[in-house]
Amino acid sequence: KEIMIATSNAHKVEEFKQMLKPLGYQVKSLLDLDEEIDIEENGTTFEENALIKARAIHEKLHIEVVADDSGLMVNAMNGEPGIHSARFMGRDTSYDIKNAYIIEQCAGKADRGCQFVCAIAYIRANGEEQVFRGVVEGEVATQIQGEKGFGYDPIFFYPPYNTTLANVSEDKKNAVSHRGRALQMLLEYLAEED
Ligand code: ITT
Ligand code: NA
Repeated sequence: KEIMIATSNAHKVEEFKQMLKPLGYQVKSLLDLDEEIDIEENGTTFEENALIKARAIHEKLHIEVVADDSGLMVNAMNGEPGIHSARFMGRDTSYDIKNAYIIEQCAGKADRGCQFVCAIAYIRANGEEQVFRGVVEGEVATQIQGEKGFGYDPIFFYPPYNTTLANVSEDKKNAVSHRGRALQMLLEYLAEED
């Protein structure tokens, strides 16, 4: 079974591969296409943006497609960076700088709570659409910690693991992550269907 994930983010691709390969899926992504497809993510929610990405690829290639829109919501920052997580402080700014800034925004705040959110949009070859949302609750760490994962993982302290998601194996992250949970919902939906 081949599945197209409508993303250009190599870290997302890696996580989807890790989760889907054992189930017999061959994962393809926009990184495998010859042409670059520019998608304007102008939605106001994770769900809308996931659908925008999935529809763009479905309309172009007429195949079954999965898209992921995700991000970090920080309570002390009124939910930002949220849907702006990739663009936050500029796409080319390093995550060391972005993560340090978020830690600073939480300094002295009683509520260090944050959530990773992932909306997965799925479109069948016949055009039928579904969207699933996965969430994981954590706290903004007091220091950057860990080298694994990507993006905001080094500041996402996950209490049950007593460390950040950048400090645990891919399998441990996927078992509890927003992306892992949203994908689980999609897989359950697919299993019910056939
Ligand atoms: P595509 O649109 O091509 O999928 P993108 O990176 O632009 O790639 P998003 O618009 O969904 O994707 O932005 C998601 C951002 O949220 C991502 O770039 C990270 O900064 C952050 N993020 C999402 N999931 C994450 C995770 O599991 N760990 C750390 N940071 C994450
Ligand atoms: Na994006």
